Amino acid sequence: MSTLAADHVATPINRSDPFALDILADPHAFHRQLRDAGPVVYLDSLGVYGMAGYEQVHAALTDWQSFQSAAGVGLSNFRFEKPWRPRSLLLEADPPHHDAPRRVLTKVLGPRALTRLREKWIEDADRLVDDVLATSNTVDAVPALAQAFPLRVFPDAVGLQQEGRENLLPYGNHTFNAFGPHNSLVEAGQARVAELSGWVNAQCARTMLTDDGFGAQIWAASDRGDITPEQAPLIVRSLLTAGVDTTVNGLAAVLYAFAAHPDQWQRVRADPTRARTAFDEAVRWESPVQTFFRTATSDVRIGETIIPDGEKILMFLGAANRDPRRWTDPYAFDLHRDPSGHVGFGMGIHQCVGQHVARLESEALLTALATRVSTIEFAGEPRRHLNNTLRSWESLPLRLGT
Ligand code: OVM
Repeated sequence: MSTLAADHVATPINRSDPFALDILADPHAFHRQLRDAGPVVYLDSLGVYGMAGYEQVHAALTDWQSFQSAAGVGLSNFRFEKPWRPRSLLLEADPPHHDAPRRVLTKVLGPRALTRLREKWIEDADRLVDDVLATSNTVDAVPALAQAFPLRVFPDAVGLQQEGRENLLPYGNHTFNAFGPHNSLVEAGQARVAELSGWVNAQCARTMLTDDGFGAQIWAASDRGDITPEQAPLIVRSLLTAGVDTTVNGLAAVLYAFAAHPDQWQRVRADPTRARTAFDEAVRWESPVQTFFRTATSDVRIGETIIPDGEKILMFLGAANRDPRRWTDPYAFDLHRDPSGHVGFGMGIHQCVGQHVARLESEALLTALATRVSTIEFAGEPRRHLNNTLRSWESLPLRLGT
């Protein structure tokens, strides 16, 4: 970490690959190195810059004029490389093109729209937890809860047909891998890309969607002229890409957090309204979306470093969310803290448009658990699922005391 790049005086160089499997499995020591190295580091293995401090990540995310998304938020630079799929109109766009799709989706997924779903989702969560507990008190919380609940409520809310829903998680897993370098994780997904993309893209057509879901509301926005009919299917695709794996891993994160901090579960038991803070604290603590890139739109100065126009910068959301300069005792999952301001949902104009949906899913599931489950303990070794972007679990064996 002491070496300096010759052409970037005073910019610390880090030679580790952020997407190496051992770092993905346990990124915390690497994140500490990055934060301690300085405001910006040069990541030699990828040929990109990186930011890991809260102050810098927050500042860059709120400065879309200097740090664009339109060149892609993965390693691939769309100025030079063709995207592997048509670019997202939200994630991979900036104003002015970003504005209309964002406005439409903000309304479709907004708190007002969700009041219609709230009671139903609470009932669905109650039923799921009752069914799980009726079968056994030891469960693998990944398939049984973290995957089962979003898959029970979200595809219906979008208005998807039943057939092929098993494609949603593998498609999302591959898309989130594809933001990283072409490593073994991306390679392992290649075989199914055409099949999975074919299914997902087909579901975005108006005729494939029910007439009362998020998908139909996006198409209705094109009837009103708020977006074009060409934009509608790609906005539906954003729901199918970003709406499942993210919430699955957010729920896995909060369940893991409670198993690892039994005293915090007792706080939710005593006051189930703490479920909402618990989810945001888990999103801070685990950062289910660990990283996204931005691209410099001109020579941008950060401290002593000039990031040249067109260079990629890797934003370490997970590292920023545990920056001791911003957070007291950041490695603790603590319901007494105020987690607001975390960058786990991003920040600025691209901040997660589905965050109210995610919070409602979590509130429904945690409330159902809080009224039935007195203790959450590990019933075996949890196992990570590695992904280039997502902090994920393969297996979370839990004993749910009733
Ligand atoms: C999209 C998209 C894909 C992945 C992630 C995301 C976290 C959005 O297709 O718009 O946001």
